[in-house]
Amino acid sequence: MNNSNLFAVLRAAFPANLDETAVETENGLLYSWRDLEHGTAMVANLLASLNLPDGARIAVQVEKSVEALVLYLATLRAGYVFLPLNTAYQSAEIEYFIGNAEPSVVVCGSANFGWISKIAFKAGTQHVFTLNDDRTGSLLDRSGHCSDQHEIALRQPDDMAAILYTSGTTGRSKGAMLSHGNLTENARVLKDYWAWAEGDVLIHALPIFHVHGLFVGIHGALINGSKMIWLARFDAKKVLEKLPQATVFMGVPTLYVRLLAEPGLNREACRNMRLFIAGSAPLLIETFREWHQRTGHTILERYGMSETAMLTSNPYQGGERRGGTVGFALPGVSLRVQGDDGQTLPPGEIGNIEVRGPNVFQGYWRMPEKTAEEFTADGYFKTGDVGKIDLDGYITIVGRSKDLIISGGYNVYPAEIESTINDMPGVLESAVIGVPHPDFGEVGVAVVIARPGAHLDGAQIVAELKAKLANFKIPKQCYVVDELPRNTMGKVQKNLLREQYKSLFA
Ligand code: MLC
Ligand code: AMP
Repeated sequence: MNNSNLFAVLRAAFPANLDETAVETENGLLYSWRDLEHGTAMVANLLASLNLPDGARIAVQVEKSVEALVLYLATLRAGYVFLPLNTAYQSAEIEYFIGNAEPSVVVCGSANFGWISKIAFKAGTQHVFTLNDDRTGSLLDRSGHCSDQHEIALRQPDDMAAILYTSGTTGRSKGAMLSHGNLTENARVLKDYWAWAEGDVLIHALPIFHVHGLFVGIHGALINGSKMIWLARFDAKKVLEKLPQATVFMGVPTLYVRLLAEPGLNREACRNMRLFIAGSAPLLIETFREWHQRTGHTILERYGMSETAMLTSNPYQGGERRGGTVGFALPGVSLRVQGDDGQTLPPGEIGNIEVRGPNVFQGYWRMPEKTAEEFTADGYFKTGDVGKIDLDGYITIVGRSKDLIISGGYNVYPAEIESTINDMPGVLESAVIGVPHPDFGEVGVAVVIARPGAHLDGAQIVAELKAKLANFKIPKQCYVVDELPRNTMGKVQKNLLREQYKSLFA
C-alpha cells in the first residue's frame, strides 16, 4: 500500500549517501542524513511506546534546535499530529492552546517545566517531556534508549499532520488542521515552481512554529534532499557570513530590511545565491528595488496562510518577478477575487480573495461552525485578504477585510489586545491599530479611554500587557485619550486613528 505519510515522502528524497551533511548549525555542528534517519526513528519509537490514541496531538513549545526539527519529523513519522507553539506565548495563551487541543504529549524547555506541566496535567495531558537547545532534556534521555529502526506509520492523504493556531478577529484562536496530503502537495508544487536542484543549500533563519519556517523552509529543503544551514535565530551578520555557502534564502520582509542595513551586503556576498524568497507580510517596493540594486538579485515574493500553506508565487523563471505583487496562483490552486455580492470581479477590480485547492486545510479543530463560515457554498476558502488580479494575471494584495496587524511577519489581532486592555481596572474602552514601522513593517498602537474618575497611564498599561501576552503582540505605544473618533453608528473609526498616528515611527 502507498504510504501518504509526509515523512515517507521526505525520507524518499534523502540522498543515497546518508553520510552527507543534512544540517549544519551556526556553531559548526554537522548532522548527517543518517543522523536525521536514526534520530527521528528513536523519537518516533519513544512516541509509539506511549500507546497514544490515534490522532494524538504533540504540543511543542521549545527553542529552535536541530533536535526540535527531529521532534517535528518524528511526530510525522510516528503518525501523530504536531502542534507548534511560539516561544513568546505566556501562560494564559499556553493554557488556552493546551486546553483547546488536549494534547497527549507536551514538550517544553526545562526552565518552563514547572508551570507548563501544571497546565498540561490539569488539561489531561499524560506525558510532559523537556527539550532544550543544548541537546539536553528528558525527551532525548528517554529516546536515547529506543531503537534507531522504525517503520514509518501508514497515513492517508486526509489524515491530520499538524495543527497551527491562528488568532481570530473575534473570539479565541482557531486551530487550523493540515493533513499529510495538504503539506505534501504544497511541498511538491514549490519544489518544481522554485526549481530546487541538486547542490541547493538553504539558510534557515526563521522560527519553526509557523508555516514559513516549519513548512516552506524545512519541507522545501528536505523534499529536495538539500542541506540546511541552521541558525537558531535571525542575525543579519550571521546570515551575511553564511551567504557564500548557500543558494537559497527565505525571510519575512523585516529580515530583508535588516540585511540591507549591513554594509557588507553586496553582489560579491551573494555570488553563489540562486534565489531570495520573501513572504508572510507585504514586501515594500523600496525594499524590493534596493535589494536588486545592492545584490543584483530580484526577490521572489509569494503569499500564503496557515490555513492554506502557499497560494501564489512570482515566477522563478519564464516571467518577470513583479515587485508589489505576489505573482500567480500556484499550480493546482484556484484563486478568485469576489465582490461583496459574491460575484467574481473582472481583472483590475478590488475584492475578497478566495481560494480552493489540495493545499487548503481540513477545517478548524473542533469548530465546525467557524469552519463552515469561512467557506463558500462552492468550496472556496475566504482568506480575509483583499486584492486584485491584473490583466497579465499578477495578483496584488491591497489590504485585509480582517482586522489584523502583521508585525515582523507575526500576526497580531487587535481584538485580542483590546479585550485584554478592556479587562484592566479603570479602562472604559480601547482601540488597537497598526501603523507603519521601518523595521517591523507595521506595529500596534493602543488608544485607550479611562472610566470617569479613573487615572490611567499608557506605560503602565503596556507593562501589564507584557505580563499577559506574547512580546510581539505588545503595542509599541499606548495613548490615553478623552474620546475615540466614531461614525454615525457609534463604531470606532480605526481608519481615522491610523491616519492620525501614521507618522509615529516614520
Ligand atoms: C520581536 N519584537 C517584535 C517582533 N519580534 N515586535 C513586533 N513584531 C515582531 N515580529 C520585539 C520584542 O517584543 C522585543 O521587544 C524586541 O522586539 C526584541 O525581541 P527579539 O525576540 O530579540 O527580536 P528579534 O530577534 O529581533 O526578532 C525579530 C524577528 C522575529 C523579525 C527576527 O520577529 C521573527 O523571526 N519574525 C518572523 C516571523 C515569522 O516567521 N513569520 C511567519 C509566519 S507564517 P521588547 O520591548 O520586549 O524589548 C505566515 C504565512 C506565510 O505568515 O505566508 O508565510
Ligand atoms: P498567518 O495567519 O500567520 O498564516 O498569516 C497569513 C496572512 O499573512 C495572510 O492572510 C496575508 O494577510 C499575509 N501574507 C502572507 N504573505 C503575504 C505577502 N506576500 N504579502 C502580503 N501579505 C501576506
